[in-house]
Amino acid sequence: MRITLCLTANKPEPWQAGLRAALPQADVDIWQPGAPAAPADYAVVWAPPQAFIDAQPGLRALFNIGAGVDALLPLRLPPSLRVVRLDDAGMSVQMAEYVCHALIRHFREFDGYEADARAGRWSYRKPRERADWPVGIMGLGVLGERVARAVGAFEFPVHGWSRTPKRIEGVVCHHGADGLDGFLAQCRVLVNLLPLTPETENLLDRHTLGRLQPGAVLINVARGGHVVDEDLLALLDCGHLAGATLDVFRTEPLPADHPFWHHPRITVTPHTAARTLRAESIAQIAHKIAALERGDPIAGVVDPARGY
Ligand code: NDP
Ligand code: OXD
Repeated sequence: MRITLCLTANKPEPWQAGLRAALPQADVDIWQPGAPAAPADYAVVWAPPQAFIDAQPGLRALFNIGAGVDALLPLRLPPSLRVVRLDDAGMSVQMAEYVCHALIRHFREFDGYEADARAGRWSYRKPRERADWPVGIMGLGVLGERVARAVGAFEFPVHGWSRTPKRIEGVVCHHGADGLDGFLAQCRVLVNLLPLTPETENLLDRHTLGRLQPGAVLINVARGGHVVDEDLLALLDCGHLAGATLDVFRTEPLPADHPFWHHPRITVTPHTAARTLRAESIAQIAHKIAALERGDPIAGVVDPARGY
């Protein structure tokens, strides 16, 4: 069995060593653009170029080293090729940490306390009611459900929105295009954990964000392509939104002249909410390759028609 690696922006050697250790029977090589490539059975990839896909027509599965497959599905892929996303692999707990940190920072006004402390000011703010801070999670998949439970543990009212109906204890679940307006109207904090698909691209614009409760906060940890940047800025500047914590952007790295960098009510982090953990990811991918070799089914196969 042969596995080939094409990990744009990630050093491939530690992945090669890890996969060799996990699957000693496999030959594991690293794709070199322009060099002749031995035909592989499986590929482990992040944002590969079309040339890589074209050079490997015999692949049985393409393992993405992330949860989001939006960089893969626009490629011309053989119709029978399975695309497999990472299923948690240590990301959901990181996502829960990130979102709870951002939520609590806004809710408890920690930025204000930090500014007071820098000015040598001992001042209290009036405690806020959790009931006035319902949190909405868009996307109730592997990451969204974990985040919803973590937010619920802090006793915020939690709403969730997904494509298909869900039942999650402690979460008021909404679904489908018809459920969107009702969901948004309930939310003071909106957490985006949707995959980027043709249906969800540009979903967070002046109309949808405008339906949130006044003084709302956006936490975008999914993809930059979900948000219409100018609409977000306009809603912050007119005061309808009180703040935004943004981990993902249309162009990454965020260009130096982008207004998000210096906006007083926007916090920028460099796409780091939930990092791919190499050891966990290799273990998951190796386990799935072994299952496919035995002819067993695996979880995390992407449905190209849905886009996630
Ligand atoms: P999943 O595929 O497990 O979950 C996706 C969820 O979104 C599902 O609940 C799905 O609904 C819902 N959804 C999809 N399309 C629609 C739609 N049109 N309308 C309403 N709901 C929809 O993904 P994960 O939870 O694993 O990951 C989510 C995203 O997080 C990734 O795609 C990626 O973009 C981002 N991400 C960001 C990271 C970061 O560091 N910032 C790290 C990792 C991921 P249903 O359940 O009904 O199918
Ligand atoms: C992912 C990401 O999709 O890191 O896993 O964004």
